[in-house]
Amino acid sequence: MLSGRITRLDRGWSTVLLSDGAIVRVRNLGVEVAVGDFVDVSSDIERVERVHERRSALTRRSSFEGARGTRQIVASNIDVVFVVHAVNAAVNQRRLERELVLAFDSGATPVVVLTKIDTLSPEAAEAVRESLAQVALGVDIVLVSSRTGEGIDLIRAHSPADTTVAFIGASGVGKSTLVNALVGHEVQRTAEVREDDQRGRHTTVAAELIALPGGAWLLDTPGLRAVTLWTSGIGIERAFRDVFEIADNCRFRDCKHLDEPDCAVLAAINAGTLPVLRLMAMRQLVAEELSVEEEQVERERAQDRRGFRRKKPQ
Ligand SMILES: Nc1nc2c(ncn2[C@@H]2O[C@H](COP(=O)(O)OP(=O)(O)O)[C@@H](O)[C@H]2O)c(=O)[nH]1
Ligand SMILES: [Mg+2]
Ligand SMILES: [Zn+2]
Repeated sequence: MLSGRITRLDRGWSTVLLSDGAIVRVRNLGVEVAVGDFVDVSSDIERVERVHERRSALTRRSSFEGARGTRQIVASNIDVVFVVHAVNAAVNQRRLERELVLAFDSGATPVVVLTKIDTLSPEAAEAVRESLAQVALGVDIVLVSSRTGEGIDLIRAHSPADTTVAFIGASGVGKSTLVNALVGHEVQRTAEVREDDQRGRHTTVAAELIALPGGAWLLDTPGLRAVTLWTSGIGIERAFRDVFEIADNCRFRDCKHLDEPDCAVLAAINAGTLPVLRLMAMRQLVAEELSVEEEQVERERAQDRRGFRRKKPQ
């Protein structure tokens, strides 16, 4: 039995790095596969035979016609998701919260990375870290500069040998520059590269699972950058653990923190210990999650009506 890991997907084909170091391209028809999957390949090296159980998976809502509202696996077996923001006083906290929910949801450990610290004084950078610690509760926050190299060792410390890491974050925050600094040469184009310098760059097909010098793997697949990733209750609970902890003290177990008597969450907002924007952001994510679930239920009903799904025997 040949086993390996999927490093790239192209319509019906998987590129698999076999455990002996060989790279093969095999068919993946009939199996749901994602970049990062550990798989068995048929002995004739024709197709993916089996996908090993995933220890984590980043998923998103499928945008394929006819499959809307279904879960699509974007990347799997990621240990650490680096959530990247450029350090400045105006870090988008709501975006950060959403990214943390997604990372927690996947089963990976999120680590917040504040880049470009060379643009601020150490004190100002530290102040940004402290303000974000209120949003990224219990999550490590590392300060780095790809320009001076400061803090890159902290990223390495979070990416020990055999782990798989991924970087998410808005365009322009410095992800590619950081990846290039980690790899030691240019594997990703940065905003610095002008259009007319790019000719011929796409002649070789890049892997989406890249070996880092320390023995870790960097997973970078296009779907990772999509914003319509899937959220679920677990991620929300972990990213908003402060709100959930306070809510333990509400009088009613099913308190919606709207106007119920003895609501500990509303009391915390009145007392100024919980920012109201944080509660609103959480509500927004919960509402999105519910609408996705409704969409899925609706889709299953429609399939039932069309007779696509056989009724379970009672
Ligand atoms: N001053 C400074 N600029 C940086 C740093 N990292 C990236 N940049 C710049 O930020 C811009 C966007 O970087 P890029 O890596 O392409 O961002 P990406 O879109 O997140 O991949 C480029 O002009 C980089 O040179 C840093 O640590 N310090
Ligand atoms: Mg980039
Ligand atoms: Zn309440």
